[in-house]
Amino acid sequence: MLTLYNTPVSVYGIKTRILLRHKGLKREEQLPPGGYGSAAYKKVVPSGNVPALIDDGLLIADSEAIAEYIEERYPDPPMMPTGLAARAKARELSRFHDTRLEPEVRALFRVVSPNRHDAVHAARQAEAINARLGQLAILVDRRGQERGGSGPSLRSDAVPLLLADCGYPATFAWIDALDSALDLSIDWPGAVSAYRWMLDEQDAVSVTMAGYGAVIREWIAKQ
Ligand SMILES: N[C@@H](CCC(=O)N[C@@H](CS)C(=O)NCC(=O)O)C(=O)O
Repeated sequence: MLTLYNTPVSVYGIKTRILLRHKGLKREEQLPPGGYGSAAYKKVVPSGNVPALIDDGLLIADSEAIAEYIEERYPDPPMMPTGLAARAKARELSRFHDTRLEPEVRALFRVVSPNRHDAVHAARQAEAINARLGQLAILVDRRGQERGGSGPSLRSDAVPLLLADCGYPATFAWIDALDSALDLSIDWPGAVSAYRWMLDEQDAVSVTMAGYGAVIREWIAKQ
C-alpha cells in the first residue's frame, strides 16, 4: 500500500491521484501533520510540500519525481510513449504544465479574496494565462510539429494517458473557477479544448476530478 501525503485542494495532489488511479494502485492518503510547510511535516518531508509518496519505506516528494518513479516501479499500464523523440516531447509537455502554465494560475490565488482584489494584477495574469494556453495549443496540436509542437505521436491505444497529461485537468478546473470569480476573459484555443475533452474521457481523469470543482469553489469562498 502506498501512502500519499496530500491535501484535497492541491493541484499536484490531483495530478498524482490521476496517475495512481490510472496505474490501478491503491493509496492511503494522509494530511500533512500540522499542514504543509509546518515544522511537524518538515520532519517527515524536508521540503514541506505536497504531494509526497511513501512506497515501501521510500519517501519521494515532488509530483514529477513521484510520476517517474511510479512509471519505472509499476510499468503497467505504460504512461510514457516509446521512442526517444516522443519521450522527450512528453517530458516537455509535463514540464510546461509545472513550470509555465500552473505558476501563472497560482499567482492569482493571492487576489481571489474580495478584500485583496487587484484588477491590474488579475488582468496581467489573465494575459499571461492566455499566452500560455496559446503555447500549449501548439504543444498538443500534432499539426504544430514544425513550430515546436508534439511532433511524434505521443498517445496510442496502448498509452492513452501520459504522465505528462496528469497535471492539466486540475489546472484547467482552476482556470475555470478563477475565470468565474475574477472575470478573466480566458480564451481557450480549439486545440486545448480538444485536448481537455480527450483527457476528460479517461476514467482516471473523470473519476478523480469528480467533485474537485466544488473543492476549489469552497476554497475560493473561504479566502
Ligand atoms: N513542484 C512541486 C510543487 C508542489 C506544490 O507546489 N505543492 C503545494 C501545494 S499544491 C505546496 O505544497 N505548497 C507549500 C510549500 O511549497 O511549502 C510538485 O510538483 O510536487
